[in-house]
Amino acid sequence: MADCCTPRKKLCWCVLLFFLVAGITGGAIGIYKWHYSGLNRWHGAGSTADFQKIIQERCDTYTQTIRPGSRSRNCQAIRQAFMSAFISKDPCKATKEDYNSLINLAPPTVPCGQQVFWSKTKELAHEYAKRRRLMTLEDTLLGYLADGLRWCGEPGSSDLNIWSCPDWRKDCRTNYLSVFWEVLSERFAESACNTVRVVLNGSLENAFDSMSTFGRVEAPNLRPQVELEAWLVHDTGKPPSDSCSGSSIRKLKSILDGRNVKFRCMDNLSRDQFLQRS
Ligand code: JS2
Repeated sequence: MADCCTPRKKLCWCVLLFFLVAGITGGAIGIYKWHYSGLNRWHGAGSTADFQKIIQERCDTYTQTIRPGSRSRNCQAIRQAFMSAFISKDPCKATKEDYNSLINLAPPTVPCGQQVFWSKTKELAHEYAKRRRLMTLEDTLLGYLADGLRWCGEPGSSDLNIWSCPDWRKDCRTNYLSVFWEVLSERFAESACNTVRVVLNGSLENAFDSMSTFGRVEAPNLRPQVELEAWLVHDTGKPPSDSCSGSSIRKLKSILDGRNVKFRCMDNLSRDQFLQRS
């Protein structure tokens, strides 16, 4: 029988084995790169790690400790409705309707006269609301659950995309994060009644920005007969850059006039003056 282990045949087997291993390795790397480069295609940061766990824990804390009056809310149903809104869907084809089931489980309504809106003043507005026992959107259950989190899914997958999510400017406006805050903000504004407040940044050239969430979504959805008090607060130790007589506030007033919403404006307040006076 011919010797199958001649040096020449051994070399052939080694070369064959080398190319086989190289082919398998290259294929695996290619698949890995293809798969994760697909999940990496968006310009925004990926979903928050342990998103579902955080939502469940925040919901339990809110309904049992922060606002026991909302104890009847079903946190498991809320978590499931939140996930169903976006999982396995194209992250650039979000619609307000996707969130209907979730928002109907916990509408962002607060008692009349307690709403606080804000724009470029999040931390100050939250401190103000806390001191005066008023409520920002982030003090409602769904606003509290989602504040600071990121989420998006991918068609054909039941997982969150932790590698990247669409950026509002570089990828698409109809992403699930932006649409969530728009639809929640709209419902929050629509439910406003009596006198409500907005905390604006008097250190900006334009304290009111008609393209902001407050300017584009909330102000235009305030109902007639609501009275809006605008507070322009500037950085401590610096002069204000905008005032109630500035063009940006005149723009806000024109939007409100068009909706028969009454308007009052207070300006030239530092942080401390605002928190002590208001
Ligand atoms: C909270 C987020 C996030 O009146 C306020 C709130 O009711 C809010 O819903 O909308 C208004 C603030 O938005 P605006 O005027 O664009 O000011 P900003 O300082 O540029 O804040 C941008 C964030 C608005 C919505 N939003 N709110 N927590 O994690 C969060 N992520 C987004 N996109």
